[in-house]
Amino acid sequence: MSTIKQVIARRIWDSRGRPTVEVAVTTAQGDVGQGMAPAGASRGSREAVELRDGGEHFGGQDVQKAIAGVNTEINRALHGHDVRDQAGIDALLIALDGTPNKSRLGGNALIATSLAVLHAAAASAREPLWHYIAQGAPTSLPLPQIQIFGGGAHAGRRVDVQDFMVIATGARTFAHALEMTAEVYRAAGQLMASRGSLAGVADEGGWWPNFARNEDALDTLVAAIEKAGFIPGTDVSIALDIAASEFGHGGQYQLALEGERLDSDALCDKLLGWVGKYPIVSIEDPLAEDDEAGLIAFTRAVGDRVQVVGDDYLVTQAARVTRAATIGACNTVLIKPNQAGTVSETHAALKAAHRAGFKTIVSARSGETEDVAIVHLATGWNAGQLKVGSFARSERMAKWNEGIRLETTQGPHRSGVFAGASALARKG
Ligand code: 2PG
Ligand code: MG
Repeated sequence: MSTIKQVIARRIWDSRGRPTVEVAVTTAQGDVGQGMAPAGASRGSREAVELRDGGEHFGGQDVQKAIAGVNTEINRALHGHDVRDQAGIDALLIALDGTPNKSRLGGNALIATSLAVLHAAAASAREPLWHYIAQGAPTSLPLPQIQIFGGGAHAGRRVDVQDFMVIATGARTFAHALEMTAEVYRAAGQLMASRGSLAGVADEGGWWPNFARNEDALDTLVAAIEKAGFIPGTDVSIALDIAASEFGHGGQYQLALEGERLDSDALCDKLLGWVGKYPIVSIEDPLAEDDEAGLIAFTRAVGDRVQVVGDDYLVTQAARVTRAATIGACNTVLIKPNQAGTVSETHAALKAAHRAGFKTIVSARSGETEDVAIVHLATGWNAGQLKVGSFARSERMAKWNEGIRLETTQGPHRSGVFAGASALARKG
């Protein structure tokens, strides 16, 4: 048994230069694990709540209260616990917080602590994280979804759609998927430059979306895939995160760029039109989190052709995933550890998805750190897919590079096969 000796938190800074929480867990045997909390900008209303200080300092974003909770209550409560009892420790954290949405101690404090415990446990077992969490079950390197243009809440709402991404469906290995995407990302930048519309990057490193219509981004994406020498839909396909909760409520949607007001059916039709016209294989949050009827209708309409991904709607909660599968809303879930608030709840949502025949995509947030834990979670839990933003900025590249390390590491802890395009066709 390896017992927890100390849990300490400190304030670090995320990729937007905002405060966030890092937690270090030390065992009596001297092993250390560190966890960091990422932060979303387009959040589901049912996510675990980030505890922020409010007031003037750092725009109200400081996390001194969350840190104080870790250094006092959480440190006391976890002292002497077996670091490998992740389920027991997470249950204790949930009970200690005592609220349904983790608002007292903060989802940011809890996820950083929970991840730090997991890292310390893997360190005490002398295993890489992905191997430790697999517990002997099959693992695979995930198929990446990589952003080329950022939009929505990550680009001052310059365009309505949030993520214009590619999936290298023709890739043979994880490293090959990155090589292919690097060429598409570069080609997209060249296209923007040649039109005089290159204007830096959005929050996750995707090119700034200087477009007159949302559809122009799709046309440019297809042109970039071709310019890079690939066949759209064969070598490289398109994935979108519409993030519709950001521009729609009560079944009414306002596309600011086009000046269009659409009801749920009209937005469905617009997206189905895009699916018919472009090589789209994945659409996330096509309708808002409160538009369940729309999500059911859209999922039914696209059938098995397209993965319909629930992010704001499912918020990494097992019960919501199970219910969505029963009523036929979505067929894939985005798995974000800080939406759930603990590692065990995150894993429960992933397992519920696989049981229900849903596909899973482990995802970063728009506010990130150098933490690479999600690459290990996607690999060790055999999630199939991984979304971490674009192909620029080191909080993103750290994660892609970690995937290369896992893929190329030889020896007793070899991480195994690349999920590849088959991840899109999985049944759970
Ligand atoms: C999303 C994520 C990542 P955020 O909506 O899927 O793109 O954004 O972290 O801002 O919620
Ligand atoms: Mg999303």
